[in-house]
This record gives sequence, structure tokens and C-alpha cells, in this order.
Amino acid sequence: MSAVEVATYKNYVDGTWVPARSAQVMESLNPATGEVLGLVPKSGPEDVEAAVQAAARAYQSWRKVPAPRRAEILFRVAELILQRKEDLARLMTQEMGKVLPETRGDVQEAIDMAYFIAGEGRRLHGYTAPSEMPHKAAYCVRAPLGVVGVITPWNFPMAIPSWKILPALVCGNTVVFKPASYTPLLGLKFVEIFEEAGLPPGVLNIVTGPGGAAGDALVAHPQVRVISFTGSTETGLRLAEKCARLGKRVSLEMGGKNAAIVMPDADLGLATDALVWSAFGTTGQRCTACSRIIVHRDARAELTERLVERARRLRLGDGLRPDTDVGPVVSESQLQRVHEYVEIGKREGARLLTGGTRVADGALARGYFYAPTIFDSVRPGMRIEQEEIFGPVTDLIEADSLERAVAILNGTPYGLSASIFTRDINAAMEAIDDIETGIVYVNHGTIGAEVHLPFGGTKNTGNGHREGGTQVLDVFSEWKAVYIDFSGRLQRAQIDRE
Ligand code: UN1
Repeated sequence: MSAVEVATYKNYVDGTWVPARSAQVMESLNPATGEVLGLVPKSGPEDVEAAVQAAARAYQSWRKVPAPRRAEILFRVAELILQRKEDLARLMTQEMGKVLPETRGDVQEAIDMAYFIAGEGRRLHGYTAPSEMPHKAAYCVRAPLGVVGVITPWNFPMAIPSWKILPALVCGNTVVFKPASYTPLLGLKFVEIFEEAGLPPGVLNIVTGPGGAAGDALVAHPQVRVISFTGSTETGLRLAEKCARLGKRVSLEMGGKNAAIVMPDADLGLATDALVWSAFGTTGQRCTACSRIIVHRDARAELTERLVERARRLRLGDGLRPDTDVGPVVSESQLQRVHEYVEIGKREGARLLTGGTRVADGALARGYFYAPTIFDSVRPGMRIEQEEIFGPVTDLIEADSLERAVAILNGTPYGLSASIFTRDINAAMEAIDDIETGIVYVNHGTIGAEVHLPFGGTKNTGNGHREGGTQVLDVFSEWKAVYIDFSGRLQRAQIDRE
């Protein structure tokens, strides 16, 4: 690694690439190798101010561009991402560690979202309704809100920003985007594509920097009308409090403690494949990761044996290598957090079946690698059963009936995704009815949501909003009800009833 060669990147504000006003920079690092990938602006409140001002000015003209024309730009965005899919995926693997097939999937999710939302430019449906008066028309339309602040995590550096930025833009809002501090380069590459696709200056701005300075300034700015945030529950709730004081709309996607139920009649080969993928894919760093496996007593021994055997065979390494199954966790602090939870689990009396250690042999010594970890004999209520770990750790919990399994599944403060493995249609339907999560899978793991269905969770996972689907449009627009009276006289609603 030669420090001399490291590229320096800039923010994009009002259609121009600019350094932070303070001229400060911060590093983007490869978590598999420790290599410095680039230097990006360490932005502060003054950079956020400039970006919000630019977005507020651009809003006045962008909101008047007909939605189908706004969408044409978004179709071009989709085409450009598609052309660059491989380069973006490789950079993403370098910047946050997940293996190349998964980073290709992340980029593909942004492509899917761009095509899907661009299509909405020709719909953005409202509806008409009959008026209670004669000679009076009534209908409603979606109106944009103004400047939107987008704050995103590092685990899906393109997919998650795409879920927010694209619908915000198609609705006619303008955006200030603050990507995660661990993945600024992907954020900057994403914004470059919008510029190339012909988005007018000021419509989308990016400021890279720490959440504490740049993110908070965005949340606190009175001209930012909506905050869309994905990240930890702790940060999300703190942001929500600030937004509430300012009367600002906030859409939150926060933690999860997702579980899968495995019934004795399930296809255990399929369940093993799906659960290893859901627990250890993305090194367990998905909001949707399966961190609890609730297994029926009669399937416990066999499923446990299969899972442990498979987890032990997973190969850790640099995600760019074709023989790697699981990449590093994103940072040293994340590595410590995962290990602390493993220690907590042991103290609570759970039985460690495999993993539970940092792996630092040979080339892995420079990165943040943690062995895929499975705990057995986990009881409902243990901290490792209740709290989100966000790493390659999953728990096995025994249940003796479907009813009990669903109760355990529902027994955490979160409600993002859930799954059940069974061949019994009645059991599956009952579980779908009783599971209290925003996403339910049958004979499929807990990960892999598609962009055209609503994505989000119940309880402390969110605050009632959804991303994906046409439902996401509700976050970035508000309803305008229109009445047109063509009677030529005063007609009083609720009063003139003859
Ligand atoms: C996340 O983990 O933050 O459903 C998003 C999935 C992906 C998105 C995950 N499509 O697992």
C-alpha cells in the first residue's frame, strides 16, 4: 500500500464537486486488508448548510418537472448502474467486505429499484371520488415535501440509498445524502451516476462525514422536511426525538432479531441451506439476518448437526477471492462487539457449538474476521436471544409446538423478518397469521426481500413506514385533496343537503 497514491474525493453540492469547507478528510478502509481506499471529505454543519441551501433552491424547479420526465432520468440511472455493475460490486467488496456475488446482488437491487421507481413516474396514482354535492369534482394527488435528508448504513451501500433517493426524487423532492462513514466511496460513485444521467444541479447532493457532525446537522436543519434513516435502533430513536421537536417527518428502519421456525416435517436439507445463508451471508450484517433458529424438539438433533457441519466448512477471506464464502465484519469495533456478545452468551449459559473466536491466520491477520458462530441451548429472554448482534452469530432455541415457537419468535422488541420451514400448509398459514413481523417467508430464509414489495418491520424495528413497493411513496409525498366546484353557486358541504 502506498499512501502517496490514495485518491482524494469530494462532496457533490449544487452540481459541483467540492472539498469540505474545513478541508478536512477521513479515510475509507478495506476491512479485509486494512488498505486505505481513498480520502473523502470530513464534512461538518457548514457543508450540510450549503447542500441544504442548494437542494432548497433546486426544489423550486424540480417539483415542476413532470414526473414522467423526472423518471426518464431515473431510467438512465438504472442503465448506467447496469453498465458499471461489476466495477461497483468490486469497489463495494473492497469498501465493506461482503463477497462479490453479494455485492453484485446489492448493486442489482439498486438497478431493480431504479427501473421500478422510474416506472412509477408514469403512475404516482392518486384517485378520484364522488363529491357529496352536485356539480363538484373531487380527487387527490401526491405532492412532494421539499428537501429530504437521507442517512444510510454501510451494509447495503447502494441498495439502501436507492430505496430512499429514487422514490424521493420521482415524487419531486430534492435530496441531501449522508452515506455511512464506512462506505463513502460507494455513496459518491452512486451520486456520480445521477450527475451523468442528467439530473439538474442541486437536486441530489452528497456530504460525506461522521454521523455526529454531518448527520446531526442534517436532522436539525429546519429546511429539511423529511429524514429517512436506516441504522441502529439507538441512533434512530435519537433522531426521531429531534425530528419530533421540529415537527419533521421521519422514516426509520432499525434493528432486527429475526427468527426462523423449523418444524419436524420440514425439508431439513433446504432449511440448512437457507439458514446458513441467512445467518452467515453478509457476515450476518443484515437487518434481516437470521439470528435465532427456533427448532421443534423432534428436528433439533438432526438440524443442529447439519448446521454445525456446514458452518465449520465456510471459508473466511477477502470477498474478492472466488473461494471465499464469508468476508470480514466491517470494523475493529464491530468485531469487538460481536465477541462481547459471544462472551455474554457463554456467561448466560448458552452452549457454544462452533465459532466464537476471531480468525487471524496468515493473510486474515490484517482484516476483521470472525468465525461463523452457533449457540445451542439458548433460552428465550437471554440477551443473545433478545439483542441485535449484527455479526455471524446465530442461536438455536428448542420449542415443543408451533404455538410455543411463534410465541418465542414474537417475544423480542423487534419485528422485521421471520420464516417457517414446514410442508404442512395449515401450520404455514397459521404462522403467517400469528407472526408479528413486517416480512414473513415460508420455506425460505429470513433474507432476500424484493424491491417491489413493502420492506420494513413492526415494533422497535421501525416507526410504521415502509420502503420498497409503492408504499415507499407515502414517505416522500403528501396527499393534496382537490375540490372543483362547477355549480356556479355557493354549495356548503355537510350543510346544504336538499
Ligand atoms: C438490510 O439488511 O439492511 O432482504 C437490507 C434482504 C435484502 C435487503 C437487506 N434485500 O435481505
